[in-house]
Order: sequence, then C-alpha cells, then structure tokens
Amino acid sequence: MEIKKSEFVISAPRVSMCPKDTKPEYAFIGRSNVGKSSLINMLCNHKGLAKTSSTPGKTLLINHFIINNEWYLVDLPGYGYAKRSKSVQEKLDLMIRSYILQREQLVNVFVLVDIRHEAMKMDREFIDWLGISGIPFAIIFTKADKVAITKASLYAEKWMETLKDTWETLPPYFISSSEKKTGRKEVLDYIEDINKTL
Ligand SMILES: Nc1nc2c(ncn2[C@@H]2O[C@H](COP(=O)(O)OP(=O)(O)O)[C@@H](O)[C@H]2O)c(=O)[nH]1
Ligand SMILES: [Mg+2]
Repeated sequence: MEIKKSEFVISAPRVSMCPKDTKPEYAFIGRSNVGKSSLINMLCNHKGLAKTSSTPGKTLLINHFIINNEWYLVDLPGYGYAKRSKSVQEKLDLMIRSYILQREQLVNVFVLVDIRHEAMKMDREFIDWLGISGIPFAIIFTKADKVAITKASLYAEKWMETLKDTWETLPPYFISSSEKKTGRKEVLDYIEDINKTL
C-alpha cells in the first residue's frame, strides 16, 4: 500500500474527544520509549509527524493521524512508565483502556515490544487483557537494528513462545526497525488486508 498523505488531526485527552468519524483506526501501544511514535513516522515516511523523544513518558494524549483520508493511525501514551506518579499512570491506563474498549472503529491494536527485552510482565498482562476483552491485535518487535540481523527472528520467536502457556493460537507478529525501515511493507500490507475486509 502507498501512503500518499498523512496528517495530524487531534490530540485528545479522552475517548469522547476523539474525532467524530467512523473510518477504521489502528492504534499503537507499548511501554514508554519502545518506539511507537518513531514507527508511525517510519510507516508514513513522514519525519516529525508523531513526536518522538529520547526522554520516555512524553505522550499523555490520544493522537490521531489520518492516512490517505481513509483510515487513522493512533499514537497512544505508553503504559508502565515508572517515573510517572502512580496517580498519573493510573489515569493514563484508564484513558488507554477506555479508548480501546469504547472506540468502535478501532479495528486493530499493535502492541510494540522492544526486541532486546525478555518477556515482561507488563506487556504480558496487557496482551492477556486484550485477549480477554476480545480486541484484535498484532505484536510488533521494535528496534531490530539493535540486535544482530541473524538473531532478530530467533528473539521474536522465543518471545512468542512464551505466550503459548495461555494462548492457543498466537497473534500475528512483525519485526521492525524505524532506523532501517524494516517491516514497513509487512505492516502496511497487514493494514491494507484488514481495510479490504471492512
Ligand atoms: N535504534 C533505534 N532506535 C529507535 C527505533 N525506534 C525508536 N528509537 C529510539 O527510541 C527512542 C524512543 O522512541 P519513540 O518513538 O519516541 O518511543 P515512544 O515513547 O514509544 O513513542 C527515541 O530515542 C528513538 O530515536 C529503532 O527502530 N531503532
Ligand atoms: Mg511516543
């Protein structure tokens, strides 16, 4: 799929303030600093579209970007950033979960996981919660350029294996690097395939 146009639409503090539009949405979630905003920019070939930062914990809002005037990418705040106060993080978690449960046009959540990290409790809890809530999702392993090219799929497979204790069928997954533009076509094709079914 070609991305011809990508534009920032709105940063909303809660789901009721998201665009009044029924076009399909694809949201990106994961721990702070995992590379959500960088991935959105890489997919869109649009540096600076989503704000990236080397300081974690900057995104506090639900950010909508419209693609080709047809569908949305949504950049969400990270979960589990230890340096935030507990009450701020609890508010963010509530905002994220309300958005995911209430937004009917949300067709898929991408859960981002740093390819270098072993399975983390927080990611796992979030993934299990998506499953219980019946939300379709896929996993994207980020920052693949930080590991040897020969190791990337091995790490990803090992991580996916850990889901097998509770998951009968494993979700789809992708390996990406925003630096090297790895995984761009695969993720965009996946989105395109879903869009075609709607
Ligand atoms: N090497 C490398 N660094 C990345 C990649 N993606 C993001 N980063 C860096 O990781 C940091 C956090 O990225 P950002 O997209 O803001 O993460 P977010 O908090 O999940 O939105 C920034 O310093 C990025 O430059 C990647 O694919 N490769
Ligand atoms: Mg971000």
